[in-house]
Amino acid sequence: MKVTALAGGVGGAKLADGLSRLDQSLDLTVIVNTGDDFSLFGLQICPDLDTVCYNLAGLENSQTGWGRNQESWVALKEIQSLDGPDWFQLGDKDLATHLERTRRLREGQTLSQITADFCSSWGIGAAVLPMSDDPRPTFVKTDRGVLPFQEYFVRQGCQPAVQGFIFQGAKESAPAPGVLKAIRDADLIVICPSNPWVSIDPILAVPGVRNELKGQQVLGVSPLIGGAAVKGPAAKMYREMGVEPSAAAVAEHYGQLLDGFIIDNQDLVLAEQISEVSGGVLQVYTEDILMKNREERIRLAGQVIDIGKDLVKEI
Ligand code: FO1
Repeated sequence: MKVTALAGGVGGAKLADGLSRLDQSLDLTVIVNTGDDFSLFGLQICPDLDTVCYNLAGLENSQTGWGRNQESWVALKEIQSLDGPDWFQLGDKDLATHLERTRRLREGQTLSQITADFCSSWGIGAAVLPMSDDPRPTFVKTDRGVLPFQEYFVRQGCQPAVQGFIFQGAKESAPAPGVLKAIRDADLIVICPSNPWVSIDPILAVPGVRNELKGQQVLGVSPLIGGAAVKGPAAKMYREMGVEPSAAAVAEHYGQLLDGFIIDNQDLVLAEQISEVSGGVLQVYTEDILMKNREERIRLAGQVIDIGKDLVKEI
């Protein structure tokens, strides 16, 4: 079965990791948000790509979900002693990724080529594709002005109230090689439980992606449980954008893109409402969607594939 997952951030990386570790071997492609990418110390940092890759390689920091396991912080401490910028925590092993990626980008290689080579070095079997090789930075419109994504997210701790989002260069950007084909050829598309506003919407804004998804079977997994995000500011963003945060709000956010939607057992009462709003078109499933450890990632991934197979049969 060919499965293509759209992912960004820690929640998306966890489900992608579960999918990659299923016994039944899937032909898995993960298309990753690069709107969070930015430059620090002249290095190109791709947080979501790295989070997905580190998780798929089993190299992730299990406390934070991002960054490397068994990390050391020698460089960061030296930077601090020089009064340099320490608001974005780059560990020593993680720095090696950014150094080597930046060196190769400066040689003229593409982000997708570099990512493929890193995946091969890390023993990752799935194909991991950046959404685009073109820079496509996300900016957040807030009550404190328009902020580059990591300035909003990490430096200001998601404190500013969100008023909207800018996906700079979206219209001019091209999907990375293989992105549209991975969507077109997939038996099932999985929208991972990532932040819809800043992890999935940037992918959907890449020219051609929405159009390609239209003919496909798309199964989403809610990033919200009981109206709260498992991690990150998704619920706060919904509130500030004038929408009551809930799995129903996420289903509405994706609208007709979805054929199926998995919500948490806790949100069972919303299932009927979500289905009704879609005019009965959207199939809603309830599962335990919290992934507290690797076994739970694999368990949820198995449920996603079982539901996906049913969905594909029904349509
Ligand atoms: N998130 C933080 O909240 N604080 C950090 O210092 C931080 C450092 C960091 C370093 C490398 C990396 O790949 C990710 C890092 N993140 C950090 C996570 C990242 O900024 C966000 O999780 C994503 O951009 C949102 O998906």
